Amino acid sequence: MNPKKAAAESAADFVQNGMVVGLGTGSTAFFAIHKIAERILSGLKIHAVATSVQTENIARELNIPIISFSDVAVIDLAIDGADEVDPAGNLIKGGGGALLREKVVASNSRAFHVVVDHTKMVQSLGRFPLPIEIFPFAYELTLKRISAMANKVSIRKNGDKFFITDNGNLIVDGDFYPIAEPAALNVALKSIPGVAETGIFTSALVTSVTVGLEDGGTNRTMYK
Ligand code: A5P
Repeated sequence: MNPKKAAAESAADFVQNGMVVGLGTGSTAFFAIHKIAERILSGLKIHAVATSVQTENIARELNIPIISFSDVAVIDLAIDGADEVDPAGNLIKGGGGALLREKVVASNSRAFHVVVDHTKMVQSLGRFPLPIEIFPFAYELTLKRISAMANKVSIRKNGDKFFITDNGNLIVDGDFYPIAEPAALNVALKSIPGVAETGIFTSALVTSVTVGLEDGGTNRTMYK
């Protein structure tokens, strides 16, 4: 079995009747969304919130009941992918550009379950350029401030235009390798006016990481 699918389907077992579930974004979360939809067809009753417009559209097509954030008392759990995971359970996320909504959902969920294939496991974060969501206003100045802290930065493009997030913002992809202290880098970047969010998800947010292996098996580390 595809390692992403193996990890995602295994974590979909955390979902139980009556839960409000945060649905992640990306090619790994996609498999979890499909598994949850299958379980709904077999009688599972849940409500869900989405971490991106793309995920909301997929969920609606699969008849997963999506509710508005104003109707949510608590998100019981969220399942989402990641671009890199270090041995302590810190993550880089945002390869798909959904990091801000993903972090809002993860940090407001009782449990946050991460699903990745084995290629995402690293010793030090940062080979994957760190996505940073910034406001369009005076973005050149914000970029300059970020650039002073990084090895290299670029604004993400979609063809010859800037990539625009679901929130109407831009994404800076920054090379900070090796990221020795993810939590400190997150705080330092977030202290720059104009930065909306960073793709560093510290291990404090993470409940579990399920890794899909080449042979179709999975390994799970519980952090809480
Ligand atoms: C979306 O913005 C991201 O945070 C994804 O969760 C992350 O990029 C992992 O994506 P894949 O599961 O597609 O590799």
